[in-house]
Amino acid sequence: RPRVLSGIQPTSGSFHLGNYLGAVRQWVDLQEANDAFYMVVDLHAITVDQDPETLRQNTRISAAQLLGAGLDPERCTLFIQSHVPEHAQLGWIMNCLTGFGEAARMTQFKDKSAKQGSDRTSVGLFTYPILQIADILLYQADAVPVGEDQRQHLELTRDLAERFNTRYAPTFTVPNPYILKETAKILDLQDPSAKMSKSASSPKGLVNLLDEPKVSAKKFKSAVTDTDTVVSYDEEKKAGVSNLLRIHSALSGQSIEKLVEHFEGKMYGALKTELAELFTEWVTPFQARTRTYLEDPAELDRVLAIGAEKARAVASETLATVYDRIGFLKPT
Ligand code: AQP
Repeated sequence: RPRVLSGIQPTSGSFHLGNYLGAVRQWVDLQEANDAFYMVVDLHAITVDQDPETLRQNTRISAAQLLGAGLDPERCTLFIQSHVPEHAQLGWIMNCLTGFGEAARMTQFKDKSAKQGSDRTSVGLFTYPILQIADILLYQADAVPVGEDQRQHLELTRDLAERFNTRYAPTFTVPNPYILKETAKILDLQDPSAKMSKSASSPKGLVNLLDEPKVSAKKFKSAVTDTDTVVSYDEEKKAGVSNLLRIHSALSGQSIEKLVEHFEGKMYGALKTELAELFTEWVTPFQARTRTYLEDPAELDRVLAIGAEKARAVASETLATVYDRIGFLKPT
C-alpha cells in the first residue's frame, strides 16, 4: 500500500477551517487505502515562543481533534513528533545537506520573519522546512497531503531526497505533494486576498473548529464578499463569494456548478446562511467526538503510545540506513 505522511502544528488550541479542509479531511480519506502516518508536530511549534503548559495542553487538544475529525487509530498511525527522536536526528543531517541560499528562498520563512523582525526570528523557524523534509523522508512517504502553502517545502523535499540518493545511494522515496485544488487555499473570511491563517487572520476572518458554532455561524454571515449580488464563481473578480462556494461544496459534497444553479436568483445572504447551517451540522458532532477523547486522557495516551511505537519502527530503520550511508561509525 502506498505510504502517506503529514503533520499539523499544535500552535493554538483549535484547528481552523483551512487546516481541516486543506489537509485533515484528506488525511481521513487517505487512511482507507494507504499506509498512513499522521503526527502532531510539536517540534515545529517551538519555532515560535510557546508556554510549556499551554503547548502540552494544545498537543493533546490537537490529537483529540484529529481523532474527532475521523482518524481511526486502527487504520492509521497517529503520533506526536517529539515521541520519535529520529525526526530531530535526521533533521540535523538534512540541515547539513541543504544550501543556505536554498533555505533562504522559502517564502513562508520570508513572510513570517518579516513580520517578526530578525531579532525575534529563531534559527529554528529558518530551518523548519528542513525538519519537515526529515519528517517526510523518514517514513519513505509516497504522498504528502497538505495545503497549497506547503508546495514549495515539498519541492525542496524532493530535491533533497534526490540529492541524498545521488550522493550516497538510493535511500529515500521521492514524495509527491497531494494537494486538492478546490480546498488547497481556504481564504480569510474578512480578507479574501489572504489565506485563512492562525497568526495572520483577524478573529472575524478565522473560523476555529472548537469555537461555539454560533460564533462561527456569525462569521460566515458577515463574510466579506463584493458589491455585486449574483452568486457566481470567479476566483479573481469574486474571491470572497468563490471562497464561500468552495467551502460549501467541500462540506455539502455538491459541485460548484450545481451550487451556482441552486443560488440563481438568490442573494449572497442565502449562500451565507446555508453555509452557516452546513458548518454547524458538521462541527457539532466533530466537537462532541473531540470532547470524548479529551475527557479520557488515558485512552488518548494509549492511542499515542501505540502510534509512537509503530512510527519509531519505521523511522529507526530509515535512520540506521542513513547513518550507515553517511559513514558514521556504528557503536559496538
Ligand atoms: N488557509 C488554508 N487553506 C488550506 N490549507 C491550509 N493549511 C493551513 N492553512 C490553510 C494547511 O493546514 C495544514 C496544517 O498546517 P500547519 O500545521 O502548518 O498550520 P499552520 O501553518 O500553523 O496554520 P496556519 O494558519 O497557516 O498558521 P500560520 O498562520 O502560523 O501560518 C498544512 O497542510 C497547511 O497547508
